[in-house]
Amino acid sequence: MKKPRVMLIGAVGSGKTTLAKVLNNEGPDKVRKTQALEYSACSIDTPGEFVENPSYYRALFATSLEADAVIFVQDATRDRSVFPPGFAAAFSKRTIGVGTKIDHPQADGERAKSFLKRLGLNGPVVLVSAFTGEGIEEVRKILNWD
Ligand SMILES: Nc1nc2c(ncn2[C@@H]2O[C@H](COP(=O)(O)OP(=O)(O)O)[C@@H](O)[C@H]2O)c(=O)[nH]1
Ligand SMILES: [Mg+2]
Repeated sequence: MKKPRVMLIGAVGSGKTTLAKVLNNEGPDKVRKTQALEYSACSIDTPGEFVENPSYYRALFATSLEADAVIFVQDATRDRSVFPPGFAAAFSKRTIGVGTKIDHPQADGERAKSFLKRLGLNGPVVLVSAFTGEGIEEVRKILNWD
């Protein structure tokens, strides 16, 4: 069976590219700012501007058709969410919430979870750290990547 493909969306700097690399078994080492849609065999990484600016929503919906699942990334160190309420319900795919940077001293996992639960996800919410690896295996399982 072909490995399902995942699209990652979330704010600028929320950790999408780092998460994609770690899920793909590459190190979390320095990543450059994502300027365009970046396709790999099993993931589609998106620039944060795409969710921060509603004029790009159509591009996100269209691109999601090429994915099997969409991960909504919430930076657990941030006290705000860039996603409109119910946003996940606009995608006709599996929708998963991931709270990132849970290793960080300023991270608040419960706050990240509560932001993600407002999105109308049809799948679970997981807290992860790309640096320590916490939660990464759980995300791979949810994606049927193992
Ligand atoms: N502490 C911590 N920092 C992270 C983690 N994941 C990413 N970062 C940092 O967050 C910043 C933005 O990451 P990046 O993957 O470029 O975010 P993107 O803009 O959503 O693609 C970088 O400085 C990363 O090193 C994590 O799990 N823990
Ligand atoms: Mg990026």
